Amino acid sequence: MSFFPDIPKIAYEGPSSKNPLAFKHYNPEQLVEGKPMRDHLRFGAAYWHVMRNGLSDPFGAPTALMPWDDYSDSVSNAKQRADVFFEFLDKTSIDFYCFHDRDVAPELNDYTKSTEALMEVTSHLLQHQQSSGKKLLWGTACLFGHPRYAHGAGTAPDARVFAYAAAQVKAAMDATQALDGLGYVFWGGREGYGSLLNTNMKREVEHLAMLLHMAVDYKRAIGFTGQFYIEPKPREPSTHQYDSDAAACLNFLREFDLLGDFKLNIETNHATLAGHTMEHELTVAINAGALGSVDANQGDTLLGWDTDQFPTDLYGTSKVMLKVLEMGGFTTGGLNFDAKRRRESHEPLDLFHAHIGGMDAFARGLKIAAAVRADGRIDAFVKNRYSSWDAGIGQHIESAKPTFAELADFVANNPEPALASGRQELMENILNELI
Ligand code: XUL
Ligand code: CO
Repeated sequence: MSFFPDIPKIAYEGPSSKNPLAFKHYNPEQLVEGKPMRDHLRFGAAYWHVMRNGLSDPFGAPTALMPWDDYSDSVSNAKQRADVFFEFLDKTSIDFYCFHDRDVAPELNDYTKSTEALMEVTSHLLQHQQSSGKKLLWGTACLFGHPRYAHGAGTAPDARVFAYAAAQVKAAMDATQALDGLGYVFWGGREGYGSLLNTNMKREVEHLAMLLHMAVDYKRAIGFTGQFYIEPKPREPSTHQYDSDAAACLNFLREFDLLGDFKLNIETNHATLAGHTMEHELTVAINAGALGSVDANQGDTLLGWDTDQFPTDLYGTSKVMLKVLEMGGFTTGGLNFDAKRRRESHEPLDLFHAHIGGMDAFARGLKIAAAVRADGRIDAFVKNRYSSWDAGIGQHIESAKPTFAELADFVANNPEPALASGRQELMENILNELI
């Protein structure tokens, strides 16, 4: 039985194709820098957006057509959704997926019943993985949707809510392990505050660190080998989220001795909300040896919220792929489309257009990034810009850590340094030439 009877398996037809249901650039086996595109890009689909997002907004009802869904909280409905999802993965050639516990299985307002439902759906997902070869990029627990988490989960003022969150993470980790998940994400949607007038920030942050330490202990206890990630985001739904950006996350992980067990999952729209470029966030993570995975989407600069749009901006995808190539590629991570269609794009067909577009935009980004690297002019310029550190006084400063007095002596006995151009416009022109 097919849930998308009118949609064929999407094939690569090349840049001249006008077929909306074909890839123009994503050619999974095509080698870039000696590695197949599919292994560079490691695309993932987000279960919550593909299967569960009704596309409502703060002003209006859901619009998404989901003819396969009876909207009940039954396990049979949940299993049928999984059937639809795996057909979608097959037809789009997306190799990985990601989910929250409550996306794949119902919240039944009873911990034991919800956990049993999760485990039953997990077995069903496992069968699909085994017959399709698709893999779980990461799992996570939804610790922000249910009203019990209105004040936070790991940072809740009520210790019983903290305990519930811990119990829910335990079950979600069990499910992720059963599915051989390559990773597990912590996104602290409500781990923050609305106002400091009613908040004990120190206590909340310490509790969050405790929750993560317990997760690390549990991971060791069950022998789960996936990678843990923290996903920075500055706000929405909270006014201030403690994991506000990559630098804040790294500081938190260092302060609480968690850096050895966590990497970052960086999302483009979250970078925008934090007032950073995506390449800034990626660079901060890479410099700390902590870039794990990417939630691939884009925001809208005219709207101040997390619009989770599909990535279509070629500058954006090129800059992301430059960073990924510079890092040497993903290991456990990938490019998860944490993206939803616009409310007005409510047909199942739009799901295909959206993902095809995102995959092609990243395939082009990959080809452009490889071209920038092969061209070498930008790299050579940057290397040369710092060349005064490779010899003479620069080398001496880097290797011997001289005193201020020595440097004052050097300055007094040498001519004024000549001002060099940063050539920003030239760099931008070279990137444009290669796009
Ligand atoms: C929310 C967001 C989440 C995480 C997983 O903005 O990005 O969907 O990716 O909880
Ligand atoms: Co995300």
